[in-house]
Amino acid sequence: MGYTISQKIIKAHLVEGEMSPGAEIGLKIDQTLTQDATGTMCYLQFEAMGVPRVRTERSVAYIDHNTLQTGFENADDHRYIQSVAKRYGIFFSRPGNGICHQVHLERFAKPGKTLIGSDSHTPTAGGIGCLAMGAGGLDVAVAMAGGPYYITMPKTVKVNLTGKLRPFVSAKDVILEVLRIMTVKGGVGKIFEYVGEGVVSLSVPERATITNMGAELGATTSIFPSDKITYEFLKAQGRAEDFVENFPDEDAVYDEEITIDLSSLEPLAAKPHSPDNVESVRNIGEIKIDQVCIGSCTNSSYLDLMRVASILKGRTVHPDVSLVIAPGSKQVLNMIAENGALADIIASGARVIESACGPCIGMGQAPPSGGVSLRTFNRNFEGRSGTADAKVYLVSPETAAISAIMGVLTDPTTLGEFEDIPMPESFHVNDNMILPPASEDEAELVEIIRGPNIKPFPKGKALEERVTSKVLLKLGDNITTDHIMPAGAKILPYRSNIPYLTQFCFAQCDKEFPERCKKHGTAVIVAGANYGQGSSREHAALVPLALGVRAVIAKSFARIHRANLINNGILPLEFINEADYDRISLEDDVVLEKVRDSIENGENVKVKNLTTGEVIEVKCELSPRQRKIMLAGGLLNYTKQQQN
Ligand code: MIC
Ligand code: SF4
Repeated sequence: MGYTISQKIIKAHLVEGEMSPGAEIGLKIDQTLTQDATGTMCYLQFEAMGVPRVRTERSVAYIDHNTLQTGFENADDHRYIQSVAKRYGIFFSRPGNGICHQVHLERFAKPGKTLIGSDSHTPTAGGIGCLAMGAGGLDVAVAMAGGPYYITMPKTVKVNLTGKLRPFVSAKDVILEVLRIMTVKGGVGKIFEYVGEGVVSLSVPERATITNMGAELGATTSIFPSDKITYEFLKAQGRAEDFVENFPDEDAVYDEEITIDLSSLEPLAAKPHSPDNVESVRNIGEIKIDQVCIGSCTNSSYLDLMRVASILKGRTVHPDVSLVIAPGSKQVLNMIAENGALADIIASGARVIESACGPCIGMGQAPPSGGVSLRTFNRNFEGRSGTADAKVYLVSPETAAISAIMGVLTDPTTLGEFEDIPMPESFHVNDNMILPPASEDEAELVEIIRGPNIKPFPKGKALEERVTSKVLLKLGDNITTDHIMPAGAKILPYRSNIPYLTQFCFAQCDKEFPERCKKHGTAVIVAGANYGQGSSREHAALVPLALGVRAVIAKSFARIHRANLINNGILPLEFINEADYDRISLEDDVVLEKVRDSIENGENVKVKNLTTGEVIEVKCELSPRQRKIMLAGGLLNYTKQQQN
């Protein structure tokens, strides 16, 4: 039996387990990346492991999320990360150099390699044929220390691309179509492989737009073959030597298959407040808009911005619209500055901001009250923009640009003239914003600089025989990590200060939750399906841990968040019978009897509801390794135990 693209990479990196779907496998990791919002915590955990130097082929620390620096906090964190990077053998991408995923695609990602990043959109590098996955900070720290990364062996979905995109229809519309078909829950436990004749018409950055937003499917990752187009991109980046070919075998076996005819696609939009709430721009109609944001790791490549510039050229942004543009990297910004496209963008009245995540993570540019914002980003969760009642639509750069001119949502295919923009034969390469680490000899002399914003992180404790607690929160389906631990300009500066963050935990769902936790000491959370979708932020586990959350009982969990809960010693319990969700209410007193024994023996856990007198059984499917982690009260405790 032949192998698929990703199975070939998995096979070459397998250090533990068997490649049968559902089994836990350990993978050797070649590269890691971090960004600043998750990086500080990740490096604190790495330091706690006592390893003198990273053991990966390449590790890069990016500064791209917290670049607003409204106080000393972010600047302190940046300085800490810079010093840690220098000390431990990590490349440091300075603020201003761009968004981690865009820069990593341009300068570091390699086909055939494995990459994990402390950011859920790490699969962007799947566009270049790299097996790239989002992970919690602690998992990235372990990988930097040379440890394997554990995942459940995924199923593989073949996405067969036929035909060719029509003018003004773009890669964003392809992934929105996949989201429409599969939904935000549809990718859990799966890898999406894009194959078929349509693949050759997509450049590497376009492929990266598609694999980037595969994160919104809940997928483990997404990947394209490594072919002639991949080679040309690498060559244009001055990295031809990084190329290796990778195609699926003729007799590769896929678990599922969907076909998308690129020629029949039309411009799409994800309506508020979910990336899978997709409809055609034509059907939604000419709704009035207040803001347009172009950028983010999904859509900020050279090609994206050139297409935007060609639409904006000679036109003026509508008087009622604020158009904000953040180019994805210094390379992109430099190239559009040199060829004049930036001048066209500026002349149209667009507000050009620095190459960083910016509005995508609520770092400024919140829309007006009740405003409609069109964004080329990947997430439109309620409140993420910084304005609680804003309505965010996710669209392609082409739809965003023409709508900014018209003042209403506009289908770009109604524009007449189409300028076909070629991929450059060579990109402007200047890595002067990437600082290499100190040499091994000099590393010990590097001082690690810690600011006052860096506070100790909470540690899990070994699982007790029985857990007595209270249901202090009951939630519905699709709760995102933005609900659990919001981001945005007011909160993000405190990513290295967990005690301070506790007051914002679940702020959007229930402002009183942190107070209740503090009063009661421990808590159990009850939730619906797909709990913890979205970001990889470990803070969505660390902050509840600090508040005393001992278990989450949900209908199902998102992959990265479930791993983060286990890594931090919080029990991810699943209803066996979904109807049991209705038999447990807010404020119910609950006891997990003999929970330690049950976890140790891989048995179901009995939840005794003291308020109703009922007992329900829930499951906690853990690999033998995860069981030990749970019993030890988290991965850090477990690693220490093993070292002893
Ligand atoms: C996001 O898009 O939500 C983030 C901010 O990039 C996160 C990481 C974080 O919360 O720091 C992600 O996607 O993992
Ligand atoms: Fe940054 Fe937004 Fe991409 Fe997250 S999704 S890495 S916040 S640009």
